[in-house]
Amino acid sequence: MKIHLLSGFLGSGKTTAIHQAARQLIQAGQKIGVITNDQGMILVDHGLFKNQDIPSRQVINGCFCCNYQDLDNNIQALLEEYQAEVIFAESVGSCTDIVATVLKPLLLYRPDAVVSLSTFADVRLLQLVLKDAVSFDETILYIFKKQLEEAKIIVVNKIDLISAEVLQNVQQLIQEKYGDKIVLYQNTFDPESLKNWLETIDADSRAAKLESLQIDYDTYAQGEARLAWLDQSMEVTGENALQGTEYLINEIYHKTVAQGYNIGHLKFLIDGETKVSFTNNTQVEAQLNILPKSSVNLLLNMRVESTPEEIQHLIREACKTIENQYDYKLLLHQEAAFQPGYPKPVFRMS
Ligand SMILES: Nc1nc2c(ncn2[C@@H]2O[C@H](COP(=O)(O)OP(=O)(O)O)[C@@H](O)[C@H]2O)c(=O)[nH]1
Ligand SMILES: [Mg+2]
Repeated sequence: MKIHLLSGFLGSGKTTAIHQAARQLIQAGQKIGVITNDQGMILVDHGLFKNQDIPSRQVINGCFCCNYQDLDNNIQALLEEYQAEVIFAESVGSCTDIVATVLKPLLLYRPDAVVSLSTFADVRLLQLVLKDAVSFDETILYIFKKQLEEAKIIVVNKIDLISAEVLQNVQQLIQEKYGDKIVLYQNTFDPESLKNWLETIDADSRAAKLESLQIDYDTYAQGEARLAWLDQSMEVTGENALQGTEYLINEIYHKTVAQGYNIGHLKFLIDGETKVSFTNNTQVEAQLNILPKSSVNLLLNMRVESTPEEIQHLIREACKTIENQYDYKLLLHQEAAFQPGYPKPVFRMS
């Protein structure tokens, strides 16, 4: 059995890579399983895999390291229910110290598994971080950098979104800082690029030699606590409800930017099947395929640098704006707003 762990900051492209890989491998006849992970409970990513019949499980309410038994139970379930040969496990984007708290315990307690770890980074955010030109709080950047430090394989992702010149500049900066690592410059939507990543993690036999991080848990916890989480399921009703949904999504995005809340990941799932994502560098509005519908279920997962109260207020204001401006009704269903707690890993192996 192979277990591929993916770490990396919010919005760096982990779920997309797993999704693309799963489709490719299932087509090639492989038995795969996916484990997603989040601090919240009502989650866009799990909904997406479920909707596409990709065998998947989720570890909710906290990271893998603080819920190790849950992770292990889910691995077992994927083995028993689907005879999974390859399992992709995506750790929540605010989490780090995976080698000491997840990878080493897996190598110890699942000796039959070959485990890899790759860390994803959005090339645009990475470039800003390497140039000290990003506005996230330094404790959040501490997490971002620790994620890169601990992996041997770094996937510099979304290279299709930058020019050849910018890419060259990033390559130079990475070479200076992470010259000892395997660095893949990837466009996850390009099958060749994806295949290259899959071959790299497949052949990776270095995971057992990875060293645990030197990390200050107080700074790590402060970084996590500066991010606010909001999960909200809602319903948009009215004539052409998808149009109303599009207005609402873009209103929430614009309000978030206007308030100056740095976006980790702002994602929406529309009627369980269409995902819309805004990350730190998104500059374009969402454009939905407007089919005639009178009701749309919308799930929102918001992870931004703010407080739970502030983003709850923001969502309510955005809903009011849309209701006042157009002829739609918005019904708010399940909601959770919080900050991640202090990370308390079950195992920490040095
Ligand atoms: N253009 C481009 N977009 C990407 C790529 N990989 C991921 N994305 C987009 O980045 C956003 C966040 O991706 P997601 O996989 O949800 O990030 P995660 O939070 O790390 O799981 C989504 O809108 C993806 O479509 C890529 O290689 N190129
Ligand atoms: Mg994800």
